[in-house]
Amino acid sequence: PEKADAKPMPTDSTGMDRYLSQPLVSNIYTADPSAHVFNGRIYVYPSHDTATGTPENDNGDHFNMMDYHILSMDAVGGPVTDHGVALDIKNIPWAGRQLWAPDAAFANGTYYLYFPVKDKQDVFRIGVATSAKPEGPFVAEKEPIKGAYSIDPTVFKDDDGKYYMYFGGIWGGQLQRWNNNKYDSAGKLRKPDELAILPRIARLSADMKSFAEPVKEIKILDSAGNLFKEANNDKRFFEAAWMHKYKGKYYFSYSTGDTHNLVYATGDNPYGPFTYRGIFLYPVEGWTNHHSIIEKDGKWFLFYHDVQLSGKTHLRNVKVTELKYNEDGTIQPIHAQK
Ligand code: FUB
Repeated sequence: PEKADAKPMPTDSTGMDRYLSQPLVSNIYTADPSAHVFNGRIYVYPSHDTATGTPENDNGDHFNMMDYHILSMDAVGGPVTDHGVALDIKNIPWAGRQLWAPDAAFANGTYYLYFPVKDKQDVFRIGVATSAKPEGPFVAEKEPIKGAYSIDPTVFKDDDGKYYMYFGGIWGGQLQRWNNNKYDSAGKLRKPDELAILPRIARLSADMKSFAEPVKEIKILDSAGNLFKEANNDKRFFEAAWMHKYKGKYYFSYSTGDTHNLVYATGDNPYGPFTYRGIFLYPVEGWTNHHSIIEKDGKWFLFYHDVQLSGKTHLRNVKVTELKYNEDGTIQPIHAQK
């Protein structure tokens, strides 16, 4: 069933500034928005934050989400539809707890929803669910994607029709437990003088439910061509990967987590290496910072979240603002309005 937002967004005829930086919906808490244009309409695949009373800790146990709702709109600034529950944790046979940041893709006449959730042993894995419609409802596969782990999957379709999944997140996202694609429950975070943990990539098979190759690490380099160390925690990868292409370049963007920046690095192919270019969204209200970037009708948009509605880090609301590039392809940094 479709449910209109309880409080429609304010719009005016003077442009989008008044609209931008307002929550897309206020009837539910939403976060980690992965936006896509399907059939000319914008669909946003967010986490659905819920107040479950789970105590807050460094593992993010308070992000204890139970289902997904998908949002859609014809255009940025237009009315937003909340399509209701698209996938419930109780209908994912292998899931334990915590439905974190999802993404979606379209291929083979089917919509695929990719999601991280802890299994019954409390290990984050990545699953997939399918639907004939972009807004769902989605039916989950019986097992997680073989070889996929940790959190924050994002699926990118390249111009040659190949699909790649980027994923991973350290700390509560457990990426530190995975070295050489092997699980070690004792896996530790890196010390400040050690090389930072790297995000992961794998090309998807034609069935969109499995990997076509072993998972690889993605190198993110500084301007001198060196890998970041853990001490560079205002630039190194933490979570929230996203990939987009602009003027033939690959833009790999992510959150620096404990320093709360959204940053980007550019490269010449989907696997990288990517060279760090800078911050494009400074810290927002709330601990997490997570986004997606899409083009619609010749403009670029940044979907992100903050905690304007609740003031609580685990009860977030998704927003959108325009993203602008400079002539040299760098992104104009945004200080989110509060
Ligand atoms: O929403 C739960 C987690 O918070 C996400 O998976 C992270 O990216 C962070 O936004």
